[in-house]
Amino acid sequence: MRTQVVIIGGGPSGLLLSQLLHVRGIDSIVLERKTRDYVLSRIRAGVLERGLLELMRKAGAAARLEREGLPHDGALLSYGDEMFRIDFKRLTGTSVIVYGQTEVTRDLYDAREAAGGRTEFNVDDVEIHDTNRDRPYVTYRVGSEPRRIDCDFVAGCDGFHGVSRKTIPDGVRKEYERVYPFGWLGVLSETPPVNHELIYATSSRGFALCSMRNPMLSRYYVQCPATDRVEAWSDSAFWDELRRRIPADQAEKLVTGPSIEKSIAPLRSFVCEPMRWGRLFLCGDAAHIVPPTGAKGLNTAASDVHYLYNALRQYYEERDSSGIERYSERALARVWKVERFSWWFSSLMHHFPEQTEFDHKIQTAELEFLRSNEDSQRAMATNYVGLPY
Ligand code: RFL
Ligand code: PHB
Repeated sequence: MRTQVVIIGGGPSGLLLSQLLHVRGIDSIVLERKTRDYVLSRIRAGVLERGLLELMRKAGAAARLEREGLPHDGALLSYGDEMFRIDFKRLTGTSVIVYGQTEVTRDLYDAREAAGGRTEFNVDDVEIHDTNRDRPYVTYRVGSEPRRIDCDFVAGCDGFHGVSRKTIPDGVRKEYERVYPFGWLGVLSETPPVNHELIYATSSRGFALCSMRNPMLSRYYVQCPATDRVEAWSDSAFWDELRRRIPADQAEKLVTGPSIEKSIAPLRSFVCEPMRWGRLFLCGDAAHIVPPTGAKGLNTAASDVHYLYNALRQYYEERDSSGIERYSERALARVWKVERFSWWFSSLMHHFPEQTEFDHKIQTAELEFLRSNEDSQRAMATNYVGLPY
């Protein structure tokens, strides 16, 4: 088999890239380790930047997002019983959109099917070959049958645990990492959200987040020890803990119900440099991870896709390789700014096990500064709604 671009990973970054390329007549094949249903069962991001909406429009997959996505003009921050609002719209002129990653992925799979795009599911043993030569190829297995695809380029969109990043030789690849000493326990429930805007809450017991997917589907998180097992958290223990971490007037309004999904996610900051190795490009979680506090993972995957799509388009349509040459540098310049914001917001809002009373006082002082200082709020809002591409 032959194609122009082999895309490894059928998550949001791989699918978005394949659809954008398709619109420009550039052929690709997506290789996904799992099934479509498995990919769609993973509950992850919920907040989209405008840049991602634009890319979904370009990919011809934005109709439902435009209909059902909830524009959010601001978000609430609380510490103890104190709560204040950051007005994204007034401070930056833009807002974010609440729409689940599951739905983004579903829309992209539907668009890809409608376009007759090729996706291979249940692939194993994917190996990338000769990306430093003119004619790279990818080998893999479906069941017991070995297969090979020859191509011009390989896009590694296979997430943090994929094979693409490890294809870059150890002597070339440099990884930067911080692992946080806690995780997020998340619950999805068919209950009305406690507030019409997101609440990022901190308290002496730790962080909590009140989010949503739609007016009858809520998503809540509480910070928990990294070593906790999800089976040890009953629904009632979760709701009790959440109530203790949000302002009393919100806790009183909270409507609880059975969880329809419950999981623990570890928190880490991670960047791999470079993001290109010859004709192999890394995109999204394959190259970088942020703690979810700033809602930036999926959005940063989308900005990588933007740079890579434009680079490939320039190459095929104008025979200009400059976008390809500069892909890693351009993507990383934005990635590191997003890493900084996500690290800052996480450090501000979480309780760290080794934290002293001094550290706690500094966190409170920073929250009070943010509450009272418009320049500080604008800096926060500018990052939250998404830095320009
Ligand atoms: P994905 O989604 O991990 O998809 C990678 C795909 O590659 C497949 N794969 C392979 N396929 C073939 N061969 C192999 N060897 C393969 N290895 C892996 C996998 O099966 C998978 O289908 O990466 P992608 O596309 O880069 O997308 C990244 C996003 O999923 C991620 O950054 C976000 O979910 C992060 N995130 C959030 N991001 C936001 O922008 N806003 C949010 O509000 C937000 N909230 C979150 C989040 C992540 C969370 N968790 C669970 C870590 C909340 C949470 C709790
Ligand atoms: C979510 O709704 O899952 C969500 C929202 C905001 C975040 C992280 C996760 O910062």
